[in-house]
Amino acid sequence: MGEAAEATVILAREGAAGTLLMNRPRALNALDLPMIEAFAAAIPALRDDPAVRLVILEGAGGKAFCAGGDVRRIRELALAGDAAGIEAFFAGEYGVNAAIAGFGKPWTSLIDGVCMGGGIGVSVHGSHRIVTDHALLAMPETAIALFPDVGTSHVLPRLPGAIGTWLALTGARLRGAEAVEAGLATHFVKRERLPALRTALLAGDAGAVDRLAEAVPPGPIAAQRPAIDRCFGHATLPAVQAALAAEGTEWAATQAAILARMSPTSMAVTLELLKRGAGLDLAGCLAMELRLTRAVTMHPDFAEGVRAVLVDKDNNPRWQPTPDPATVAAMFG
Ligand code: QUE
Repeated sequence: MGEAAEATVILAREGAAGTLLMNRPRALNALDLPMIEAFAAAIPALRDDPAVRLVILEGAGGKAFCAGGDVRRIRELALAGDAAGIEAFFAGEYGVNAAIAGFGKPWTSLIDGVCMGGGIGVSVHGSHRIVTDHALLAMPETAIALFPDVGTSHVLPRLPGAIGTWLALTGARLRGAEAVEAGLATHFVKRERLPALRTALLAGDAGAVDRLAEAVPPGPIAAQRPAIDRCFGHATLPAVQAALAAEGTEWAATQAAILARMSPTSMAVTLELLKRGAGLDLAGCLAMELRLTRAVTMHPDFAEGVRAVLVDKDNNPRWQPTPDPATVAAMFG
């Protein structure tokens, strides 16, 4: 190899911590295959190093923790018919998600910016998900005709009420305190206190998180919970849409308008995925997600959704019509 460009995942040992910095700020630290491979190598090394008492995971650049995965590249592989390349990417990513869930020491994510999709995957399975007043969390995959993956088919059905289905179908973006309310994050810390928290963690002060975190009182999510449960606690998309129409509020009209922009195939797949995920352990969910990636990424909606949102950025995808239930079931393999 020649002169290395700066690494896109920077591993360091600092005090009691192993630190991992996602360092691709121009792509909002979205995970590409080299980054996933770097995680896969770093995690066992950190796990087996007795000097490492905890891991701190951060995003470089001040704007993003991690915006997701390298879906532009996945789209190119899909258009080229490279199913093996797609499988290699997702198998690597989901393997990292599983390794984080089984890490055995504190896995502490400092989420101080955008955290979507793959960014949720490298944080939510860890023990400490610390969000700031600059955090923005979402599972936005129905907008690009993917589905909530990275193990969130295990996480979302276990959030209170119908919050997980609401997040998965609408891609709702949660601010830091809302993410704690919803159960995706564990602690809220103001951005200005992060340096003090980091210093305390490096010194091995495990109580620092609880000392520096602020309680999150019931807020927007609590206020919206009855409506979320009434509207999104249904097994089919027509039932969700009917409940939103019956609600007769501005919030419900907004949710209905958001759903009208998403891939119908992706929403049907997502509802079935969360239903199945409710009865599976994390390993079972990740295996189901991996099986699903092939049919979903080869479906025309995926290339079209990534084109509309991330390539041409016209935000005007032309979706295929709603699939029948047998077609959806067949996509699960
Ligand atoms: C839905 C998604 C993703 C998204 C936008 C959506 C996603 C993803 C990215 C993304 C954002 C910025 C980048 C990048 C990727 O955006 O999964 O490389 O620089 O990775 O509406 O699912």
